[in-house]
Amino acid sequence: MIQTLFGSLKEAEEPKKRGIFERMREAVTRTRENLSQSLEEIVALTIEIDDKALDELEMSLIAADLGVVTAQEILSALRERALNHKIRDGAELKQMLRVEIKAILDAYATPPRVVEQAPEVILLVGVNGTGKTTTSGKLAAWYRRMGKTVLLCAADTFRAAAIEQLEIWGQRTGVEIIKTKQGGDPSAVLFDALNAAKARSIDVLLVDTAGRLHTKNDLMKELDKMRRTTQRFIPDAPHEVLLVMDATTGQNGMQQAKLFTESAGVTGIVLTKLDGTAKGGVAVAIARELQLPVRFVGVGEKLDDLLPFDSAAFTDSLLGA
Ligand SMILES: Nc1nc2c(ncn2[C@@H]2O[C@H](COP(=O)(O)OP(=O)(O)O)[C@@H](O)[C@H]2O)c(=O)[nH]1
Ligand SMILES: [Mg+2]
Repeated sequence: MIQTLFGSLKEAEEPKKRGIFERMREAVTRTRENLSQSLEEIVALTIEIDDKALDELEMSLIAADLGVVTAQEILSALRERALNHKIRDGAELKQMLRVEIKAILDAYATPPRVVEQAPEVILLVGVNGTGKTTTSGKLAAWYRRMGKTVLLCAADTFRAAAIEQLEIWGQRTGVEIIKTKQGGDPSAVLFDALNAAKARSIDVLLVDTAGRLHTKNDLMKELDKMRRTTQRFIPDAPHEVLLVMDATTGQNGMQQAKLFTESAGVTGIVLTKLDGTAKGGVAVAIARELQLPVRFVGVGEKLDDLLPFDSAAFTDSLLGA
């Protein structure tokens, strides 16, 4: 069962499970190749798993962008096991690594939110260029495939191009968009969108937000205002605040991510551009350091290049099951 899906989407997605696994595997190809190459070397060169082999493993985890602290934490668990039970061979080492990584990814997995009062409101936040608008479009298509009615809200009013870009996604997915002029008040357009969603009995309202305003402080204040606007409308909304992160920036994106999680009430992560990066291990660092579940991964620029995150599929893809 795919645990990180929202609510009733689980059943609908079940038959596609194999497809998801294959696509996940394809997306992390570069990360896996780098990682498994060093894993194979460690295994081939060592008859017994010793300190040197474990040090090398730590380095290769850091190279896959799991982050220094996360790699250290995983290795200290493995060292302890190696000391107590003696890890016999590379296969066993790999199996233990798999268990450790999956445990980190699952530690902050939260059950899907129950939406008591429609519409379900999902805010997409994050730095410019990470893929918020693209993900808004992909999610619109995703929910449409689930048979839900969807509305898009263009709350990135900072750049005219952002509104146009979302309009194109609206056309592609056959989803209507609520917008305002460039420079308009994002909370006002959100208010309009909430009203429209309610009047039309929409199931899911997807809100694309700006990644940059005049200052960082302005942006955080605006996101907070949007959150409060939503709450006034529907007390337990927004149901999800998804922080969109770009996997290719790896560890460098972490600092900014922390700023967003502190100010914007983030509930989950969408990790984009997993396709083609060798830094896919950053998903593990994100889960551990931000203490948030990864909900979706972006694996390309097309409409259906969005996969629900599944920790087992991801871990197996990463380590080459
Ligand atoms: N390869 C790839 N490109 C992506 C993915 N998600 C977004 N992009 C591209 O990243 C760029 C920035 O995306 P955009 O949605 O405009 O980012 P925003 O500024 O956060 O709204 C665009 O060229 C997208 O096509 C992904 O999962 N994979
Ligand atoms: Mg955008």
